[in-house]
Amino acid sequence: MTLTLHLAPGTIALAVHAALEEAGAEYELRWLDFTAAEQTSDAYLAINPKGRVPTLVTAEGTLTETIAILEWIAETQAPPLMPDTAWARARMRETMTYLASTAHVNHAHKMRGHRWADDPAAHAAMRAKVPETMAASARWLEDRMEGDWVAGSFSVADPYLWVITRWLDGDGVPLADYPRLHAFRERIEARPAVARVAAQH
Ligand SMILES: N[C@@H](CCC(=O)N[C@@H](CS)C(=O)NCC(=O)O)C(=O)O
Repeated sequence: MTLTLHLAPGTIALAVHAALEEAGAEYELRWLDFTAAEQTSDAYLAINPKGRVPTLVTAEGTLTETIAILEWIAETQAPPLMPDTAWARARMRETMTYLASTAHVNHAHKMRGHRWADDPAAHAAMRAKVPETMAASARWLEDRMEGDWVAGSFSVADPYLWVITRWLDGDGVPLADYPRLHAFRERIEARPAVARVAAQH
């Protein structure tokens, strides 16, 4: 069965799109229109009740959560986008967990403050804090980059980090201030699979 990825342009689902393309997987795309709040439609909530992307529909069932999907791709597709030592895999997961639990959540405070508060003044306060919290994330990620890729060899953590680097300028954090992250973004965008995917977002 062909895999089906539900996604929206520029979102974290782009990491899964890039990983599928890197893996040479057979997949089809179902684009959601966030401007029309399609992620909250009954049809989509029947697929993913969380109303978020990415969602990957596989022969075994439906999978959500970027880390889980990326690791599943890394384990089931060829070439395996997973480092070959336990230490490198732990480092890969260390970064992916940070991206999901901290960097992505910091970013969400810009547009999605309604998840945490109802008061418009609180939304504005959350939005104002984003350049500071995303700069802290960029600093940790910059210091964390030891080589060309997150975990030694190219892995599914790299498309994930790539999407976050694409968000930084829009979050008020100049990517150019972080030389390793800046070079990483240029390096990953030079990969043919990543370039093919980037052109669609
Ligand atoms: N924990 C989820 C978060 C997914 C998520 O929040 N995706 C955003 C796009 S970057 C989304 O679907 N937002 C839709 C909304 O908040 O309505 C993951 O890592 O996959």
